[in-house]
Amino acid sequence: MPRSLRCGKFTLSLAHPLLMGVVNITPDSFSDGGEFATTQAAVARARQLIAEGADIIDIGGESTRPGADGVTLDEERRRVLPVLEQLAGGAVPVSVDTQKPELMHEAIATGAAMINDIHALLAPGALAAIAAGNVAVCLMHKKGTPADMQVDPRYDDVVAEVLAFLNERVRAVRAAGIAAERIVVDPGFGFGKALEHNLELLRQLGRFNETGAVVMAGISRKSMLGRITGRDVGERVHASIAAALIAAQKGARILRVHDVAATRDALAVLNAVQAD
Ligand code: HH2
Repeated sequence: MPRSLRCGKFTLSLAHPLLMGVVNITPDSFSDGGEFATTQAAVARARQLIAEGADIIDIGGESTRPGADGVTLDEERRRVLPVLEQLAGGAVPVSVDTQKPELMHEAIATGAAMINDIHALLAPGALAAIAAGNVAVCLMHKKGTPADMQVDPRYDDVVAEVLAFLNERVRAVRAAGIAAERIVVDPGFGFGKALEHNLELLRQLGRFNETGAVVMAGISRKSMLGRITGRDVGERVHASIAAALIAAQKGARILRVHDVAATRDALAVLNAVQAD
């Protein structure tokens, strides 16, 4: 596993897990849909998460919740770029959650330090967009598309299948000249996975270090936590923290979360114990 994450002008130590705070500039995200849909609200939310201790901010203009419809490039651009303009140049790197190569180019030109692609740079031109800059990239696994991914997903061996996919994607990205310190892998909790698949991925999360990339986990507020606790999305903060701590102990070095302050405190306890 790399010792640090290189993203744009930033080099972040991976001695302790990093917190990526999520800001969805969308009317329809499952976790916070509509709350931060204006530029002003999204920028204010990002600044709040930075004050709470986020190490990276992830902004996205397209919901990928199960059943979501995609948005046009123009609409996604209109949502994301004005927020990025205000946040880029600050003390914390900004990641842009997009699958669209055109927006990757524009985001990098506007100052994004990382591209978070749930499509793992499979779109034509996506790999070239990353190779041309010095940003980090997150390669995520998903099975199917957000429109159909939760319709009876099946695997023979979910960990082996996801690991093989991510290994192949890391190889392709490395072959394009991108250093391991710039590559993040994510098994994609909830993206074409039933509860038992998500649990098995979490149990064996440490195996994703075999890719040689930095491991990220995004479990915050997700429906797997609702299935386990019986709680609605707005009441999953305690379960989210439990999942984040488990992921950290299993080897995740970036935790993608909505509740930064609460997760920060929980991680401080884990870090204190592990320092001994
Ligand atoms: N989860 C979501 C979106 N992007 N990216 C990565 N790398 N890993 C994840 O687990 C992940 C992701 C879904 O969460 P959210 O952004 O809160 O919801 P929505 O897609 O509805 O906007």
